[in-house]
Amino acid sequence: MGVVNVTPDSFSDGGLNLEAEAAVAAARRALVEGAAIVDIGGESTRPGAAAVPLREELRRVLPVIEQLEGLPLSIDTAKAEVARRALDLGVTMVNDVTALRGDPALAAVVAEAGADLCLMHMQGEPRTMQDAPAYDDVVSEVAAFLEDRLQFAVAEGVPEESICLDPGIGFGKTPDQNLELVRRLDAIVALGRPVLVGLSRKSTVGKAVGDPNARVGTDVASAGAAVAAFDRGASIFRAHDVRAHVEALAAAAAVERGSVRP
Ligand code: HH2
Repeated sequence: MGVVNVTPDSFSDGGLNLEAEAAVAAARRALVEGAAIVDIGGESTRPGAAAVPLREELRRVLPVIEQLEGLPLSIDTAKAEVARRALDLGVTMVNDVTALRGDPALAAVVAEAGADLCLMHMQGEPRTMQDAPAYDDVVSEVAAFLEDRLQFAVAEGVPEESICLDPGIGFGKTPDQNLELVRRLDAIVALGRPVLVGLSRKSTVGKAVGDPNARVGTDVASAGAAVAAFDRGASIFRAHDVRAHVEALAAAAAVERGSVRP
């Protein structure tokens, strides 16, 4: 899953793709480099990010989606109206970092469109989530949360086969809690749905390679972390540098198969 943030303030690429033309080019590039789907977002969820009003989010993402008609896209939003307009334009997946807790109308929009859905764990909300993340056991709490949200989504009419689950790396977690979630990813995989991970450029990745003050991680370190998640059963990787991830994961998958043939 390639990432295209149509925002002025995303944590690693804010402003880069704020113009529709740049965002469209970035999405096309991600697909050429091997992304199966491109996630288009118009609201940053970085720690401390301010909420974006509906009209502004629509203004950012719709022109981009219109120009990418027919290509495999996901919309990164918690707003039912943004999702509805994106799905009307042919987007096939909704990536909701609130796991259907942000907008009570979103579940029905996803169900009616027959869209795929990503449910992600977050403790707190972006403005405050990194203030003091606290868990007794981060892995079992995240797994229990995702199981609960999966049941909720199914009860709202979204077929279980359409749903993937995401532990929410960096969303209300310390660096060590993020790494523990990847280390014990089997507990999330055991819920029986495909697991998506978004480690790309997260500060935890930068800290893991030796910079205690890192605010972002490098693409090489991100791909390394993605491979570790792959080894533990993740199957969808949200990535800014698609080529680096496709190559690293293709090599890891070949080792897993013991064959150069796919
Ligand atoms: N991470 C970000 C945004 N959306 N969605 C899922 N499912 N999983 C993630 O880990 C995830 C996500 C944050 O990354 P980015 O989009 O690059 O930054 P920003 O939120 O600042 O736009």
